[in-house]
Amino acid sequence: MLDLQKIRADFPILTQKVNGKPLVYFDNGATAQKPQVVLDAITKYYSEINANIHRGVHTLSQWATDAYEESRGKIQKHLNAKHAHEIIFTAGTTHGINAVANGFAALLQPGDEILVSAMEHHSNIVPWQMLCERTGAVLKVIPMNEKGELIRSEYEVLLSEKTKIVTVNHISNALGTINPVDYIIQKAHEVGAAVLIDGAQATPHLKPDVQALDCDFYVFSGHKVCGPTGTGILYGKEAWLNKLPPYQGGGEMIATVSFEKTTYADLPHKFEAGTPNIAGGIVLGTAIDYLNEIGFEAIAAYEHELLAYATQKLEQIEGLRIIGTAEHKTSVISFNVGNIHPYDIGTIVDKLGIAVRTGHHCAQPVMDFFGVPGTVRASFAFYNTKEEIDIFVEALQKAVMMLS
Ligand code: 7TS
Repeated sequence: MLDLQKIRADFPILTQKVNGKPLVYFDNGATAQKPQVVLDAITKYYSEINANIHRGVHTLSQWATDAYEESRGKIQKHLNAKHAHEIIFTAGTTHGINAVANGFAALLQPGDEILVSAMEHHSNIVPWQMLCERTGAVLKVIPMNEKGELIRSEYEVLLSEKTKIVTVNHISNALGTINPVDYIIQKAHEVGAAVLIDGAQATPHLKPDVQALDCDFYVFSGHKVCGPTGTGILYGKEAWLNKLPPYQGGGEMIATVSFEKTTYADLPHKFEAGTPNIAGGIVLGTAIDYLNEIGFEAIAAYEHELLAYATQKLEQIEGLRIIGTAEHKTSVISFNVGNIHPYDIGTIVDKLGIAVRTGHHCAQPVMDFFGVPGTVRASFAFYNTKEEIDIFVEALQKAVMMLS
């Protein structure tokens, strides 16, 4: 059981009024709010530690380096990665996917195949399309059904020895579907393909075990797990990270440099060129600690309750169609009401203090599949409440009355 009162008190932003109304923040799929421990850790870093890492003999630099590496260790433990050097700090999910896609350019031949799913965020489509243009590889799409679930039999037909990498999200941002990633990984490995899991929407709700999953790469964003923006993680199996060439060249990623030849540093530094987001990387560890203290099992159970409560309430609104009705879903509800434009609903509920996302959610192919220009999306976090859902449903009813 979560102590909601205590949890909500951890988030200063939740006491704010927006447009004269108490804030109801249901846009957690876009980014999560930050608890006080995270805000304090940012201030502490800049007021007591700030120095560049891995390069100074002086004490502050040592403190900063130690804190950064300690955070890497926390994230290793959190993901159950075998080695700390398999944890690469990035600027976010988009950065992590691009790093892997760029590395694969060196490994692909014309005619090789890359599989993505029909429910990917643009950041897990576009980098692979760019890679196909560079290499002559071919992008193939794993289809989904009307509920927003991947079709297993069609996936199995698409897999062949031509498949070099399969890249799917763990949870869909537009539909909330929890994908069967263990099965996807196992089947891909049977044909010798690597697998990248986009964990951007999963990591706020569950604790992935990368060794149990046996994925080759797992990426996520810090800002969606209550951490700072501009942070993220690329996990890669040691053998894969050694095989892939680095994405960026620069300081700190080299062993030796001469004008004739440069050799690269060992992992993880090979993938961490330049001065990183030091404060962000350290504080991402603080955010992960915070979530683990609450506990992911309790978070998932509570969010499931919110999902069931909101789904049942929303279904009572005439003309409301939920997009994404998979059997395994997280606390994301995408919907439309009649022919009302999602943007209009979003604008009216915003006036009543409620933050939801409207539009295509950077998943245009998903919208095309369901034949809608976009949806209203309410995405709940562990600090949301049933009372907030009631406020939202009432506001939505008002909006529908005004717009129909
Ligand atoms: N993959 C998925 C599944 C996502 O949901 C997002 C962001 C990304 C990748 C990209 O993450 P970034 O941190 O690098 O931008 N999704 C959303 C969303 O649903 N609303 O705003 C951002």
